[in-house]
Amino acid sequence: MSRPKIALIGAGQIGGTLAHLAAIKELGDVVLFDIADGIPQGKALDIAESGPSEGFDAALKGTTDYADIAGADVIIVTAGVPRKPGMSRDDLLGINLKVMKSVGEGIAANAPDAFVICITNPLDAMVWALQQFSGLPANKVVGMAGVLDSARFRHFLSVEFDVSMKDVTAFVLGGHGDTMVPSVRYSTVGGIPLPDLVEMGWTSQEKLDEIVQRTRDGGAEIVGLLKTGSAYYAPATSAIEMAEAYLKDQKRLLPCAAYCDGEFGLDGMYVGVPTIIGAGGIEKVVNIKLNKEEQEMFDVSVNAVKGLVEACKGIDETLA
Ligand code: A3D
Repeated sequence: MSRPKIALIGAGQIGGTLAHLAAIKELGDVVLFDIADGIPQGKALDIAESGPSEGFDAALKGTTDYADIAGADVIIVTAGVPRKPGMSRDDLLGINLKVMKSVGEGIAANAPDAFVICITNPLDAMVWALQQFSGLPANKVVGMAGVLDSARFRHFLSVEFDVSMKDVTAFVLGGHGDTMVPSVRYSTVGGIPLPDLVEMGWTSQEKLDEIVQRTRDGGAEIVGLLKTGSAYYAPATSAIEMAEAYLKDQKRLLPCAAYCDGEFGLDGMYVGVPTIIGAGGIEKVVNIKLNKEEQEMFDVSVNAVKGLVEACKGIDETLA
C-alpha cells in the first residue's frame, strides 16, 4: 500500500511549516508547489535532510508544475499574500482572489478527488471562491480558521486558569475576522462551562471578556509583533489536525469554515461552524443552538462574510 500524498499549494511560511509537520508525523509523501521557482525545491530538500535525524519516512518534492500534485489525497492551500501591520485580512481580497482562480483550476485538472483545506485570507470568502473555481464537491473543500481561533482561545484560558491546555475545550464560530464569535457557553475547563467558572469565582467576567477580545485580535497581535508577515506555526498545526482527521477517518468535531446549506439558517455559504471531519470530508455540520446574544453576533459575522463574497463577485464575473 502506498503512502498518502499531501500537496501543499504555497511554499511560504505556512507551507514550509506544513511540510515539516506532515513529514514528522508521517502523514504521507509531500509535494510543495509554488510559483517562486527554487523556494519549494529548496524547502523540500532541506526538510528531507532533517529526516535521518528525526527518523521519518516520507518523500518530499518541490515543484512549480501542477502535474506533480496529480492524485493528491489532501491539498492544503496557502498560496497568496499575508497581511502586514495595519492591514486587515479583507485588504488581501483582490490579489488573493486571482490566486484562488489559478489554484482552483490546477486542482480541478490534477487532483479532483482530494480533500482541500484552504488557509488563504480573507478565509471565508477565499474558500468559497476556491470551491467555485475548482468545482469540487462542497464537502471536500473546507477552510481552516476555527481550529486556530479556538486553539488561541484555549491557550489564553489555560494560562488564566493555570490548567493543562488538554483540559480546556473551546469553540469559536462565525467568519475568521474581527467579528468572529468565541463561544463562552460552549467552552469548558474539564467539562465545566466558562460562565459556571465565573460564578465559582475562578475568574471574573471582566477577565473573561478580555480573553474573548484577545482571541478576536489573536492574528493581529502576532502580525504586530512579527511586522513582516502573519502567524504560521499555529495555523499550520491547525490545518494538519484537520488533514489527519480526514486521512485517519477520525470523525473529529472541529470548527471549520464549512459550506452551510440550510444549517444555521444559511442559504449556501461558507462560514465557521462545528463540523465532523472523517474519510468523507466534512461529514456533518453540527447545527448547535445559539442563544439570542450569540445569534446576533453570529449574524453580524455572517453579514461581514456575505459582503466579502459579493465583493468577489464584483471582481470576477464567472463567480455565480
Ligand atoms: P507567505 O509566506 O507569503 O507564503 C505565500 C506563498 O504563496 C509564497 O511563497 C508565494 O510565492 C506563494 N504564491 C503566491 N501566488 C501564488 C500562486 N498563484 N500559486 C502558488 N503559490 C503562490 O504567506 P504565509 O504562508 O504566511 O500565509 C499564507 C496565507 O495564509 C496568507 O493569505 C495569510 O493571510 C493566510 N493566513 C491565514 C490564517 C488563517 O487562520 C485562516 C492564518 C495565518 C495566515
